[in-house]
Amino acid sequence: MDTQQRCLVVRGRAGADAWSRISRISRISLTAGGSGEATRSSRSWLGIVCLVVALAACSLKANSFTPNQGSDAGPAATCSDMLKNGLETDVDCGGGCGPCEIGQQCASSADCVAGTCQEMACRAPSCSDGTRNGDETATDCGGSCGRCGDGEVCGTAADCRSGVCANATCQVATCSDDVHNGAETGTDCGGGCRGCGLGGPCLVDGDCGSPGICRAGLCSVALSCAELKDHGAAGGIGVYTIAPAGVSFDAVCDMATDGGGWTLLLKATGGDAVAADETLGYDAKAWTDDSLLNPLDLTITAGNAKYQSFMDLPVNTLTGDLDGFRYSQVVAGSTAHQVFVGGPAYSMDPAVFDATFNTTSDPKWSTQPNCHIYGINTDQGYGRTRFGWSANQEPDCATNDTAIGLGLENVSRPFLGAGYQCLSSLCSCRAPGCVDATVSLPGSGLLWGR
Ligand SMILES: [Ca+2]
Ligand SMILES: [Ca+2]
Ligand SMILES: [Ca+2]
Ligand SMILES: [Ca+2]
Repeated sequence: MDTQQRCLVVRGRAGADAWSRISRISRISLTAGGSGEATRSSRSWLGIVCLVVALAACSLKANSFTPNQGSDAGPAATCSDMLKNGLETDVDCGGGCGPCEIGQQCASSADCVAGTCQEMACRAPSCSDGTRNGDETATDCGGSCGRCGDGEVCGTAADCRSGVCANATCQVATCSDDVHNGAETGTDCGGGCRGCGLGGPCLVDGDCGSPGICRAGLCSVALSCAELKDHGAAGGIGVYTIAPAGVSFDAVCDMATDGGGWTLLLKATGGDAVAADETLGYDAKAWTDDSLLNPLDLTITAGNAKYQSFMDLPVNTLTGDLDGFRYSQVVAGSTAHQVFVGGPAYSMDPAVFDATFNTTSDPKWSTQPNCHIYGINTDQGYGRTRFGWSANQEPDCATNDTAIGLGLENVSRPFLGAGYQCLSSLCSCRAPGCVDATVSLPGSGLLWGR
């Protein structure tokens, strides 16, 4: 029993005793007559005085007792008293107690079970809160956040932008790490590494190894010299790999003349004045069959060759080149094979013929004045041509003789590749400096397509 309790007891008992003693003293005083009575009365008054003094003491003691008014003086704060007290930032958490849940108040991130303390409240972890939290391996990256940069802490390859995690550190992408990373378009290729192979992913032609170009995001063999030209091929005559119909082969390209992008389809020669070369004369099967002729002769020197491009490459324009004299015809997306199998396709419009043939360049042949026919498979006898023109000295188309260009026939001469002939009267050479001749020397020619 402490002082306070004792005083309360004393006060209770003393109060009761006092009243009984006072009433007894009063009764004694009213009836007292002898000395014995007087003595008892004196002792009683002394007792009352003592009681009053004792009560006064107790009252002083009781008034100095102060009930619990707050934490500083109440029971010690605990982390489980359901009160926010002590150093806690929220009820029973933070400030040395356990961490607070998301949404509870905090003073620093250390007060929070997860995430960060922002604006005095615990926030859920995020990939942009400037703090490494959640499953991040470094600040705001790794885990379920975005990938970490080179040099940042990682747990697995997937934590790293480079896709390479070694020694718990994201590694710099290299061209030999067997991972598609950095600027690479494929694994260790493209983007400054070696060129990607055919079928590999690309963004630009430079991502592809030879002979690939980048078409629709994949390294592919060019369809034609024209496509190579479109992709930046420069220079003059060169050999390139193309695949017009899915099968790759090497072809001669002219990247310079008339805008470039020409694919060599065939070349022919007429031999010389002594011995005509009939290899690609008008009736040679090579003009219409599926065979190739000297396909590995990838040069433009005089000779006879029929290339895979003749069979496979659709072109919009055929151009003949007879010793440097060029002439063209639109053929609307056909292969040369289709064109020559397709039969005669020519114009008898004088404007077409003359626009092509009247030239100040130097064709080394003469032509006749009538029945000017220009185009494919001219079929007027006596002289025919695969791609060129024919003419007649008579004012009709019954006995044409002239027949110039890339596969000739004339009744009075052997079949002949490449070009020229006149073989009758009225042969006239139109170009300045050209000498009229009844029979022009056989030339050599190239058949280009674009
Ligand atoms: Ca508490
Ligand atoms: Ca974060
Ligand atoms: Ca790599
Ligand atoms: Ca004639």
